Amino acid sequence: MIYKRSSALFAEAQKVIPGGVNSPVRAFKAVGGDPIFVKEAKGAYLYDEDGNRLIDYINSWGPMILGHAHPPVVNAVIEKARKGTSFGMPTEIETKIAELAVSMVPNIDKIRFVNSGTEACMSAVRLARGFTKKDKIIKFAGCYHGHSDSFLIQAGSGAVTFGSPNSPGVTEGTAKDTLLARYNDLENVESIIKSNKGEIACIIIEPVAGNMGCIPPVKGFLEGLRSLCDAHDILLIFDEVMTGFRLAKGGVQELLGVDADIVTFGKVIGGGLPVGAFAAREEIMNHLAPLGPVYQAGTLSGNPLAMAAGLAMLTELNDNAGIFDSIDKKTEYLHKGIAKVLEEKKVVHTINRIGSMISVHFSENPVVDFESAAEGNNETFKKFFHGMLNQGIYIAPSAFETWFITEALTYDDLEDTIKAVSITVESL
Ligand code: HOZ
Repeated sequence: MIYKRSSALFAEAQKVIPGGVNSPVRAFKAVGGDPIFVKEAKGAYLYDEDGNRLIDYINSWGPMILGHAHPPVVNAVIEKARKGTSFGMPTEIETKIAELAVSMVPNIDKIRFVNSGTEACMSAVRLARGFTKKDKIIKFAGCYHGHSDSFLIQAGSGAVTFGSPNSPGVTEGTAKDTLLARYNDLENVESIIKSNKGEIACIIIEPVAGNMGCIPPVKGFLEGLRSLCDAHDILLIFDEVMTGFRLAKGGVQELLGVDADIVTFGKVIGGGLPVGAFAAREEIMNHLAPLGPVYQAGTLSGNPLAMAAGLAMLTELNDNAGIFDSIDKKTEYLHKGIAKVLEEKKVVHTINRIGSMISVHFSENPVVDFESAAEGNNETFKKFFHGMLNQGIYIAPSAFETWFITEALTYDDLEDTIKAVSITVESL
């Protein structure tokens, strides 16, 4: 495939945008080469500036569950835009989407809309601190909750891809309140709680990790966190930015039957527009301004275009629960197909999957936490990435990311992808 125009656009972009991108993982630094510039997308496909068609396995990092440019979402945005794009005043549609979200997700009475997953997680932690009157938080190595200061401690996603999981610019004062635990290691969490008795406001976790590849929780881990939180007056925050409205209508809480105290959302809840949200039961949410003392605000929060897109998307997911089953089956088909090829060709690998999230790790050991994710062979991953790209398959340009499956994919697309894997592995 030819990427001449993408490369030219990248060269131009680098003159005026740091690294030529507005989010680091997009720069292809982890895999080498120039990033692809997208011209448009429809359904399961991206069309780039050089006229190539790519089957998309990122889907805007999750939200395009129903495919790109999904007509009900696009129409809802167009209709709203005709009536004004931002007011900084309340609108009815905010209540409509709030009611729908509250009806779909367990354990939440109220929800506050913000503009991104970062904002949602940052605000959720502030709320947890305000509610519990405690300062420290526990996060897990390799989990990524956006780029706000408290979270850039052993963070996953782009932070680890570029070797700066602890970013300069985060003060020691902030970092000292973030305690780091090992994913899937309950004893480790317990010992951190013991040595910080009475000081921990919340545990924040991706209940299925998606930012060090896809790492599902081992049996009993989330349940164990729930019990520890109950025993020590700690709030449990599920960051469902990737998993919410994707793994089930009610996210991981519903799928795995574990209750969170605060849940955060992003991407999906805005149908792919810039939206995040955090939600909890009433007694917690009422601590937020203007009802309570914990402050959080934003002119674009609850933006009408974003609310319209989110409402259209959530309505479809709510009305057609068969979608979850259908994307899970497609992902399982892909999983089996890729595993068969890699086994036949004797490529050392581990595939992690839950529902419609999947990642391929070039590692022989089970990938259950940040350390085991980091053991994967990155040279093999780079070759794999470019081999797939050459055949028109776009997976995330980093081994520390997840593939997200869309309902728009056909079984022919999945077959084409499996074929591309079998061609690619010949040159690994
Ligand atoms: N941190 C995001 C994925 N985990 C990447 C965001 C983007 O580049 O759009």
